[in-house]
Amino acid sequence: MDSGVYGLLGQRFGRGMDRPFLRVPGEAAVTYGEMDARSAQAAGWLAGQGVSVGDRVVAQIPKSVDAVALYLGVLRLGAVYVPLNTAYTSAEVDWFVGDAEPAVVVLDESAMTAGLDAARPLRSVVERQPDHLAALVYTSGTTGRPKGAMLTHGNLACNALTLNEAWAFQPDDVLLHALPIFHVHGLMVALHTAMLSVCEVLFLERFDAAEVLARLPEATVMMGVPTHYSRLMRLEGFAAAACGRIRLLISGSAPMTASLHRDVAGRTGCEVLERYGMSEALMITSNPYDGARVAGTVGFALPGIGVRVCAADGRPVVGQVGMVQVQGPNVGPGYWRRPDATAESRTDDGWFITGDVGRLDAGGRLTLEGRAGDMIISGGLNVYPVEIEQALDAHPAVAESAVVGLRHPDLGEAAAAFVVAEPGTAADVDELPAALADTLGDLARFKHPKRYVFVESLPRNTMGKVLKAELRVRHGRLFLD
Ligand code: MCA
Repeated sequence: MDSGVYGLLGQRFGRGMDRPFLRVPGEAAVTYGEMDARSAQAAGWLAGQGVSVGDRVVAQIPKSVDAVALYLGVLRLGAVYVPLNTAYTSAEVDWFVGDAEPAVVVLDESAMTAGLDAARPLRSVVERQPDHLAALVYTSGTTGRPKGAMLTHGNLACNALTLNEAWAFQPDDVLLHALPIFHVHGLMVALHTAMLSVCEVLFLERFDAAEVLARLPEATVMMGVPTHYSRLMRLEGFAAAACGRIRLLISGSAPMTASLHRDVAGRTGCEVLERYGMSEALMITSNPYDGARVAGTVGFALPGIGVRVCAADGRPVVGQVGMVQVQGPNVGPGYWRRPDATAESRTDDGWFITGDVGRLDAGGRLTLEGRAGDMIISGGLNVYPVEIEQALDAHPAVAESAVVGLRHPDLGEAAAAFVVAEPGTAADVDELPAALADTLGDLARFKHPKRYVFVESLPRNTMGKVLKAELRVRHGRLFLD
């Protein structure tokens, strides 16, 4: 793969340049040939801005056809794409820019589009080897400081080929795409798989349940997070008739409850295919396309990928709960400029430690049981409590705080903050949530606690460590009642 992941994709869709690629409702479909041409313009525009091989390009832009062209332009130029959640605040973006040290930061979509219009296309595809960097995807860390997960051309290419095969993508598929494109899920998993099969993508700007339902009859495959499916379940029309052409509903990014899995099957006749992945290692396991999709499990290691579960002493175990570890061409080379964090995430024999806790059965089927840390997965987005706690604790009215993830009917899990008010400020407790929201102003809104609970003290063990598990048990129904 001398011309990297773009070369691989181009080789496939080169056979169908007239075929529709992205179809935004109400607009003419953008063909593969048109996207190829637009990405060449994006590459030309970037080169004109001084971007060259290996340079980072940070983008925080809305989902659009040109945003896809920019990503593909970066790949064909041999630069490194760094997508940022559009919800990040400018303080957060500044931090990422400082860390990634990009040659270009794209924040203004209309200026970019004008730039692409005027650019001389750069049609060549730069030669890239499998171990060359293609993207940095930021994930927050247990310390609250985000880390850039490095993904190579080899990681992206092999995972795309594997998924294309595992999920039996065909040229006549129509993929319903309502995911954001600043994550591995919507950008790489969805788009690469579609591009390899040269199929059409129904490209919706965001997830709006009614809009998705209205488009569902045109689609053959949908990829989503569990919240997408639970929101669809609230609509009466989400039933077998709407899924007449659907051959596959895929869910990932957060655990789908067995009951939601059953409810979707009961309503639509489609057994959701649940899979498991993460930014650092792309897609790792999948329930089978042909074969039993067992609710509450994430299936088997994808071909070519090793998955093991290790006990506390490091011994691989079967049938017992332990730490999930992964090895294979899907696993990225580590965290950008963080050799310490990279080393910490590897075992002595080179396996990647996912941070997820799970159990493998004798047949190799993986069930996830939780996470080692206290990360929250809210509506498919990762939220790190320490980042919120640090911001809350900086408020003069807060003596201390603890943020935990609790079950939430819409988001699966949502952040709740337990706050001990600073003595003497008790009179303001009613106003505190608004004041605290202000304090969190530098953090993206999706990270803000959905509920504040004022407590006299936080439960602690004899060592003084806050017992978050106890808070989770004691307040487990906070969002449910
Ligand atoms: C939005 N809000 C959220 C979330 N999304 N709060 C918590 N968790 C969320 N996920 C808040 C906003 O801050 C705002 O709060 C309010 O909800 C409404 O915002 P809006 O943008 O209108 O929300 P929405 O359109 O309803 O979005 C919810 C959503 C969306 C549909 C669940 O977040 C979504 O599509 N999530 C998918 C994420 C995803 O693709 N993850 C993949 C990453 P306020 O009113 O207070 O301002 S994981 C990955 O890539 C790995 C590799 C993998 O395995 O897939």
